[in-house]
Formats: sequence, structure tokens, C-alpha cells
Amino acid sequence: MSDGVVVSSTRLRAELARSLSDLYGAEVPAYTTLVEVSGEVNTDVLAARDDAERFGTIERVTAERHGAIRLGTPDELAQVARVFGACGMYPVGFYDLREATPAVPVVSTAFRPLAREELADNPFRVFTSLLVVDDRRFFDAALEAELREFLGARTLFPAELLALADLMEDQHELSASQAGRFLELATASFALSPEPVDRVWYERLEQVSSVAADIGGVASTHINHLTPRVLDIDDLYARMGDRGIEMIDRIQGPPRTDGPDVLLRQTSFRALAEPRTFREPDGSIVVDSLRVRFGEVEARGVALTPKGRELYDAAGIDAFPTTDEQLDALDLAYYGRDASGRLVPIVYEDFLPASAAGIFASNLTGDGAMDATRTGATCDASWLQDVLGRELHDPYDLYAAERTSSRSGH
Ligand code: OOG
Ligand code: NI
Repeated sequence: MSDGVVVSSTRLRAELARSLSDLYGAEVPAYTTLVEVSGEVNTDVLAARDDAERFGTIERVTAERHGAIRLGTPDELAQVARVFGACGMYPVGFYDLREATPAVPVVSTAFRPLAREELADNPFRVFTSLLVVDDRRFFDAALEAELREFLGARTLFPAELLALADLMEDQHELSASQAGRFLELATASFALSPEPVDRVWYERLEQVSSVAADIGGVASTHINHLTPRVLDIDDLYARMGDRGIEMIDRIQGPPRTDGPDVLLRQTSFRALAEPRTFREPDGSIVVDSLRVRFGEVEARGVALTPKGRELYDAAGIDAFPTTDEQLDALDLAYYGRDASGRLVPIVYEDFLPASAAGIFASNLTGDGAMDATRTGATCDASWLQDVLGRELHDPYDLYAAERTSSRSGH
């Protein structure tokens, strides 16, 4: 980026997605294979199917990534909201993964662009989880206090990064050099840290939950996975197998049908052992490994209405009609209309708690230990919104508004 040029939040988001993709590819080489195979599948689907771009242009889909990060404190979440806000990414949806099977001691949201044009330009989104340290089913009072002390002493996002983020949100632009610095600092704050991991502390947390150890056992955060989007996930699954990369045993989300693709389908390969340095109880530093980060891929379909989602959760995808017209007429899925009045599916831009829990579970090192006889801390959507210090958007409101505006000719 040369000087004299100003950088918009849209551009900053695209650059951040690219920069994190370069980082993750360097850290986890199998990710690069996944991106390559996704590109091959997308090229083939584009050549074979007239409607290949019905859920987004090939440019959007090729650049499309979602990341996942895990944080330890409300302050960290409020800070990352400013970093993502600078990139035009806002919190959408509330996911309580403590209710999943197996339960994971986090609540989550996803930062993403809201407007259709912004999603079309670059749909980068980040599934962001917050450890619930005061949930007594997982952490007793003593462990909570130690976690709070450990987490309170670390700084994930440097003050200079946060100042640049606030500047972008105030002025809606940064100079090229400010944007370059923002990207450098933001990318570094999501890189895997070379800092030694305290072995005893990490293992204590791991006994409760390996997600708790990944969050609270280390002094920084990191991208947990970065997920490309593919136009035919069944084909991708088969091709990864052919390349000798072992995927988890299934594709999560609605199985393939003859009807329109709905919601989100995902699959992943299991976390690979990565070298990490540990500090042993005697003070010595040794290189060992951890399996935390993995590769995931996703395919997206039309967003379901609350009525459609209820039907899906209760009866599965086989209960659905098989045409766009019927899905629309029965108010099961969201559609806009194009200039000639034809139905255009509104793409599902969010996540599925059951799949998210499945993704977490397929990569946990043990079951952990939860005491279900105790009660959990109440961390609901309104609590999360207070923590974020900004509106927590409801995905259904966004889809409904888009449908309305598309049909009233705006
Ligand atoms: C997040 C898991 C959720 C997805 O695609 O459903 C997720 C995590 O592992 O931190 O990314
Ligand atoms: Ni994911």
C-alpha cells in the first residue's frame, strides 16, 4: 500500500483475511493443501454447473475464510471487538457451547460483516469464544481465582493496535502506513507464541477441559483454525482422502439432498502435532508437541427462517420441500428477488452450535471433567452484549431485513 492512499474498513478486512491466511499457511502447512483442494473443487464445480454462483460469486467464495479464536476474559473480548470493528466485522449471534455434548466451557459469538455488499466484497468472519471461568461445573473457586490471576496478567492486544482500531472506527479510514501497522500488529497477536508453556499449569487445566488449557494455559491467543469455503464438500471430502489426509468420520450439518443446500456443512481433519516449548517443574525448557490446531472446510446454503430452523432441529432435512419456491412459500428459508423477480437465496452467514460442538469435540484430547450436579454461571446474550460494549446482532433480524429490502426494490 503506497502513501497518500487511504484504506477503508472493507479493504482492511480483506487484507487481514489474507495476512492471517499467509500466517496460518506458514504455521500449519496442511491448511495450504486444504485451500488448494478447495480451489480445485470450486474450479470444477464452476465449469460443471450453471448455478455454481448461486450462493455467491466465485471471487467471494475463493477469498472466503472463517477463523476461530478463543479468549479468556471479558476485557479481551471487548478489545477484540474493537480490532474486528475496525475491519467492519460486528458480533452476530450467541452460542452457548456449555449446553452441547460434550459440554465446552465457553460462550461464543461470530464477528462478521452485516451488509450484503460488504459480505460480497469480503465475508471474513471469526468465531470467537470466551472461557466462562466462574462456571462451577468446570472450575472450583480456587481454580477460578488462579485462572483470573493468570489471565489478568497477560496482554493479548497491544495499546498501539487498539488505538489504530479506534481511529479507524472514528474516521472510517486509515492512511496506508497506519493500515500497514494495524495489520502487522493484528496478525502478530493471532500468531502461535514461542513462549514456553508451564507444563504443570497446562496439564491441570487439561484435566478439566482441553479447551480451558488452550485458552488459560498459555500467555497469548492464536488462530485455532482457518476455514476455506468449498462449493461441493462431498467431493472435497473424497479428494482429501485420496491425498492421504485423514478427515474426521463425517460431514457435520444437514446431509446432502436433492433440494437446495441449506445452512452450513463442515468437515475437518484432526489437529496435527505441532512443536511447542514447555517449562518443566524443575525449570528446564523442553520441546514437545501439542495437538490443538486443525483444518476445517465449509459449504454454505440458504439461511433458514425461525420456522425452518425449528423444523430442521425437530425433524431433519428430509422433512423439507425440494424447491426454492416451496421453501419460500412455506416461509422455511430466506429469499430475496432479483430485478426480473426471480427468487435469490439469502446465504446463511452464521454457525451451527451442534456442528461447532462437534468440531470442538473431534479435537479434544480428553473428555475433561464436568460436575453436572453444580449450576452454571448465567452468561446469556444480554450479558455478552454488555461485555462487548456494542450491539450483539440477531442473525434472524439481519436475514429478515435483507429479505424485506430486496423485495421492496431497494
Ligand atoms: C470453534 C469451533 C466452532 C465452527 O466452524 O463451527 C467453529 C473453536 O474450535 O474454537 O469454528
Ligand atoms: Ni470453524
